[in-house]
Amino acid sequence: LPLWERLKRRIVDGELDGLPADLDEALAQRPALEIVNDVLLDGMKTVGELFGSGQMQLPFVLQSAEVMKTAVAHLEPHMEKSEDGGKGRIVLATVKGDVHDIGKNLVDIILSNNGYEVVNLGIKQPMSAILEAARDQRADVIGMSGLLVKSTVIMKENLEELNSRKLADRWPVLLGGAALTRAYVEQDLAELFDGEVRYARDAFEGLRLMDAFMA
Ligand code: B1M
Repeated sequence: LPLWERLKRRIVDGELDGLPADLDEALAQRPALEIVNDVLLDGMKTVGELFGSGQMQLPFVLQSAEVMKTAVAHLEPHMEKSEDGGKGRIVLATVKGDVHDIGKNLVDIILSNNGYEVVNLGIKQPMSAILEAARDQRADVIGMSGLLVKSTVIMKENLEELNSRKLADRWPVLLGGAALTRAYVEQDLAELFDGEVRYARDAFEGLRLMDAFMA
């Protein structure tokens, strides 16, 4: 198989053997971020489709996720970085009940490499933990990720909690993850939330929105 097809297959098949050598070969030809966006994410998309249609079982999805994480970790040192972390600080978490963290961690990498300080709380974070971190770390923005449909409801509840605690105008909120839609966030949630809430389709839109929040 040609290199790009082979790399994609490694994600889909959850095949770690030979991955570093293929990634190094890829790095000689294309920037690290492009490899993630154009090749590896395409593989994860296929994994999602196969799983969704019942053609792939969960343990194999987990293996694919591990290969994806290993690949991103290998490529990360090769990504362009701007110098300081002084543009602002975001507390980032996958919401309560949700374990998906590949997208959240990509957001962390992109923001960290572009001048932001990221306090990454990890997965399954209740709003109490997110709030505590946002306060203690003096965050400028709260970022929540979630991939399950159930997580979209949790995000709504979290915004309602900010409302009821009269904290809605303290932090702009950035939301992302595959189960969300722009309309749900920027119409439905924006209507009930007393502060500012925005939707990021991908990590790069997350970066643009951070820049806008901090302007
Ligand atoms: Co799960 N899973 N999974 N899974 N999994 C999905 C999400 C699903 C759509 C698959 C499917 O059915 N086709 C489906 C959800 C269905 C639904 O809710 N309607 C699903 C399911 C059902 C489940 C379980 C319930 C399965 C089960 O146990 N029976 C279970 C849930 C456990 C739980 O959370 N409590 C489960 C478990 C898992 C694994 C552990 C095996 C693994 C996760 C491993 C890990 O993350 N460490 C996994 C995976 C890998 C997936 C799919 C296949 C791929 C997700 C992924 O990493 N994509 C996924 C299918 C899919 O998404 N279509 C699926 C790549 C990643 C880069 O994309 O996270 O969307 P994403 O991030 C993007 C953007 O969304 C955005 O930026 C990123 C790209 O630039 N973004 C942000 C994300 N967060 C952001 C935050 C921001 C800004 C942008 O600012 C704050």
